[in-house]
Amino acid sequence: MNNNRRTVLASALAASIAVAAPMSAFAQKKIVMGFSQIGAESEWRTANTNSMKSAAAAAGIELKFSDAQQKQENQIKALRSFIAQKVDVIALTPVVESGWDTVLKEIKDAKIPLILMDRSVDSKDTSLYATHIGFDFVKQGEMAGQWLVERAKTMKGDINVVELQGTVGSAPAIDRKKGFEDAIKGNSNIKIIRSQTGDFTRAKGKEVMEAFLKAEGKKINVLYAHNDDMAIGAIQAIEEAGLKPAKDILVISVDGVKGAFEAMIAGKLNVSVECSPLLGPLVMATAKDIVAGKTVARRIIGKDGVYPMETAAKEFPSRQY
Ligand code: GZL
Repeated sequence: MNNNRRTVLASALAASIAVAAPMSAFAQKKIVMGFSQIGAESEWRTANTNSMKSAAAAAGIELKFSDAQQKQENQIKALRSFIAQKVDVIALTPVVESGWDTVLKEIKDAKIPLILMDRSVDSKDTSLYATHIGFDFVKQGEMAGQWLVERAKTMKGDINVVELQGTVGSAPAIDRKKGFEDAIKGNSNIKIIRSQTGDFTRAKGKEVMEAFLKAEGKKINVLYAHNDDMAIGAIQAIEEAGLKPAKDILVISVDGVKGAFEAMIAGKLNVSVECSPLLGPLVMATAKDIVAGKTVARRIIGKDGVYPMETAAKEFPSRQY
């Protein structure tokens, strides 16, 4: 396997919790990390922020945290501020894939190592970042689609799907759409009849689902939401329209947050594809390795799983986020 592109499958993200390096006789300089976070748009994002903050504290890393309120320009401002403060390492979760080359070049020119966490960028120059720690969003979309293909074997006639996409231009939205479409393309009776962004939020997910129901009504057989928060918002809209979520309209989503397990236990959500936000320990351990001059894997992919409603009650007590 090509060493540069070696992909390390982190079998359990938590297992990579950094072990505090023994302090040398002289206090080692505290690593300072600048972290540009997207915002607080979803339960997943909040859990991700908490994971980064607690892992930084546990690793003895000083975290300079910036919440961009989901605006790319705020992330770029924060990155330039980290350069000016001469931090030791930068972590970035890019809200969208494009428009980063200029500022990532400034970071490279400042000789500050960059870790992409969760989402990635579409920069052709992969030397602009040391590693990307996150998930295979295409695979998550495929897993969602495969669940429906399996379920379709028990259904008759056309299966009309409405899709709530994540943030326009973001890696998870682009890839989860692609993966789902790849998975269903062999089933000509499964059709995506409406697809629109709900921006990964509950409020927007509800609003767009209301519009879908107004336009298509009882023609809708399935909702595929790119995250649990939009699915939970849409479930409210389905109920307010007098329909039964997970029965009249099957509900498929991604993330595996607590709210999704509660909805599955209540019989309102059929399945959630896991995407753990608990990336903090792995990011901090990787940051320490980079600052210590060690070579790190260019791509570190977390493990994901599929949680159908039938297993939700059993799994819920052990859920970590
Ligand atoms: C996926 C992450 C997405 C989640 C959403 O790793 O970037 O952003 O699926 C979150 O819940 O808002």
